[in-house]
Amino acid sequence: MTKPRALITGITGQDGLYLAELLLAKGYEVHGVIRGQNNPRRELVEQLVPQVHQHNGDLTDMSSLMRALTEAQPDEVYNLGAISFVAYSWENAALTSDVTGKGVLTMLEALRLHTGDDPGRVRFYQASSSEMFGKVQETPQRETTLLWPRSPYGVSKVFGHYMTINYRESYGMHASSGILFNHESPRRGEEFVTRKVTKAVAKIHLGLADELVLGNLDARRDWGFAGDYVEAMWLMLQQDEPDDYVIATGVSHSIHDLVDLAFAHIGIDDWSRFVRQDERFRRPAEVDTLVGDATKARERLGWEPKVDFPALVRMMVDADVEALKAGWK
Ligand code: NDP
Ligand code: GDR
Repeated sequence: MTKPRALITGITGQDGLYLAELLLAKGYEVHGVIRGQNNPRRELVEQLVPQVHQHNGDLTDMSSLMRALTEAQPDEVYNLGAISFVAYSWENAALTSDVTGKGVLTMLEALRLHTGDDPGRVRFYQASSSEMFGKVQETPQRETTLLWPRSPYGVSKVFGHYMTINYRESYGMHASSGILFNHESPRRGEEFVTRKVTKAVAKIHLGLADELVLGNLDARRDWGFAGDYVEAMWLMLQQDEPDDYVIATGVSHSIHDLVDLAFAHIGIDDWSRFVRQDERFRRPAEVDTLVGDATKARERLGWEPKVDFPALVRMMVDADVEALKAGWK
């Protein structure tokens, strides 16, 4: 029997690596698009998922995506590539729009040309985001909640989300969009707040640092574990009909709670002497609170998160302590 084949953009990122591991375990032949002439994260892919077939490509370059599709001949395409750091998107709004927004159109168009007169033969997943809800118009947020993005990143994701729906409706593509709430792991980039906190707490625990500088401690997020969330991406593409799904835990916590849990794990209850707030890490427009309703995913996909927030924070602190001790970073 021939193996199913998948092509992943953003394979060097947190989700790309977990998704590649999941698909390989399910017997897929996995292909990944990697950008840049000397991308340092290429080594990470070689180390963690050496079976992945690598293709040079960039979401702003349609011919590179067409070439990757021709070489990989995928049954499923997962479009995870993006400029994904919200704070950075204000500083590089046009670039973020080109990659995170228009890049989705470029990928969809490459796929439409690739599939010719049978547009439904390759299934497509778009990495949409809870950041699209921004200034929330309903709580909890679900698939039908009005979108009100608050950053150039959020606006770009809204463009990609509706373009995915439009290609599904216009051309009959099997294109699904996962509206994923924040998901984290020991592989999370250090610019994101969870990893910034767990790495700093691990350093403080080992006597390597004595300060953690943060922005807004009152913002609330619905945080889950990335390993659970990539399973939902795969489940969406196994459905007969393409659709859009919210993926979330349904529980929200503040940054304050995150800091509490991380310090408690190393035995510190009063962390006030270690944490300082700095305006530098505040955003021009904040998304104050997010919490998702994943009922549709639970009922139709049979998806449920397995790792809760306290367990996630402990996992991340432990991983950072171990990595620091091993002298990897
Ligand atoms: P990461 O930031 O870890 O990974 C982003 C990936 O996109 C990297 O592989 C990066 O490559 C790649 N990329 C950046 N620019 C380009 C480009 N011009 N062409 C091709 N690839 C590019 O993100 P995550 O893994 O956390 O997230 C995956 C996707 O899911 C993203 O689209 C993100 O916006 C979205 N998302 C994430 C959520 C989360 O909580 N993690 C929640 C909701 C949505 P390189 O290594 O070369 O920079
Ligand atoms: P987010 O994640 O913007 O939700 O986007 P991030 O971890 O960057 O911020 C979460 C919240 O924490 C507050 N915060 C800080 N954030 C960072 N990064 N650094 C700080 O020092 C700090 N202090 C407080 C922020 O203001 C914010 O309220 C993530 C990304 O993965 C997106 O790509 C994805 O789409 C969404 O999650 C869902």
